[in-house]
Amino acid sequence: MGPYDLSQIHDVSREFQIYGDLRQVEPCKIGHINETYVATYNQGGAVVRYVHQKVNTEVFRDPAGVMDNIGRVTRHQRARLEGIGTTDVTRRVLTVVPTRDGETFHQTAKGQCWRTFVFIENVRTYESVTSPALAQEAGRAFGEFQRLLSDLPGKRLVETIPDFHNSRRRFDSLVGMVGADQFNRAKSAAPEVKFAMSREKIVDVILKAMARKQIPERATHNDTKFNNVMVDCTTGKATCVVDLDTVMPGCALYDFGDMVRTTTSPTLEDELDLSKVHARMPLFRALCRGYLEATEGMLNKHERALIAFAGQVLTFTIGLRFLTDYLAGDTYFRVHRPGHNLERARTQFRLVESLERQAEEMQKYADSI
Ligand code: GN1
Ligand code: MG
Repeated sequence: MGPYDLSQIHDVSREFQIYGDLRQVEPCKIGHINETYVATYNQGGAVVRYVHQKVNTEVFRDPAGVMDNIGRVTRHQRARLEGIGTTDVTRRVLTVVPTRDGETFHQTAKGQCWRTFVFIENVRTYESVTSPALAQEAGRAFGEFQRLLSDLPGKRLVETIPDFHNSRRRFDSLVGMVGADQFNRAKSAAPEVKFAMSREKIVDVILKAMARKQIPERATHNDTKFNNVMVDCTTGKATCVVDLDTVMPGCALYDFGDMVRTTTSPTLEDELDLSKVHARMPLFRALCRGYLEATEGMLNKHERALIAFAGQVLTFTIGLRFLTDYLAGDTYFRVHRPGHNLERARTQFRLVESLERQAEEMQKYADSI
């Protein structure tokens, strides 16, 4: 069964505690990993919508661990929001819809893993950021999310993908893949591989600071791409952050870095016209302000000193991952055309250069807040 097969949703939907009868299904092609569908149901004439999602179990090997994390995190979010008298809680936090057996996900006979969320109405997502106000919202939303996780009760969250942002491991994987060159693609990626090799020194900086305990491990989101922020269509404010599969122990700076990667350039992640790819200072400033205000008092001096650098290292690391996947035959990220992962890598590396050029000015701004 290929991706985005709408017919399977009829069977899937019967497994969950849903109010209404299925009327319509549409694929939601945001994201490179899972398969997402928006389903419309009729409940006595009223329209209700749900999100059904097939978890990519090649990537998430422990779906029960993923769902356990998501359950704990969303319950905590909900309790905290209720505690401060929030009246629109179901728009501010994801609501997991249980299966008929009361489980958080359904496993089919073929081993597919499905889960369901309540659809959040009247929100939209963006693939790139069009105004400083939006960038500020991104910083605020993920900053609030990190802050909320800082007093998550109970044991350490499950590491749903071990070493996810370990930039040294990502770098070494690329080196290994260039050496193996199973698909004979290394030649076509020579300039990108050269760029990657020239930046090796940046991959250990945050890891070393973490090993020295200068930078603490925190529960973080780990996929703070701007299209994971739900923005209210009416107010333009972020209502909720989604894509919680990689919420796990991590580093606050990686979250901030991925926000820089996905909010500062006016382009898409796979922009072909590299002359358009650059980090816009006003957007960085707004993002930084939103994030530092929301996390006020949470970050220590070592974290704060690497705020601008975080954008470079995260963008570089995602570039390494795209490039590695290109050389590996495109097995991890969903691609829509030949060479897509190489193009994505190129765009990331161009953005790294732009971030490098502005690093000093960016850090100066962060220090002024
Ligand atoms: C993947 O699925 P999506 O698009 O939200 C990836 C992120 C990358 C991102 C790059 C689990 O996220 O780490 O930054 O693509 N998620 C996983 O666009 O690998
Ligand atoms: Mg996503």
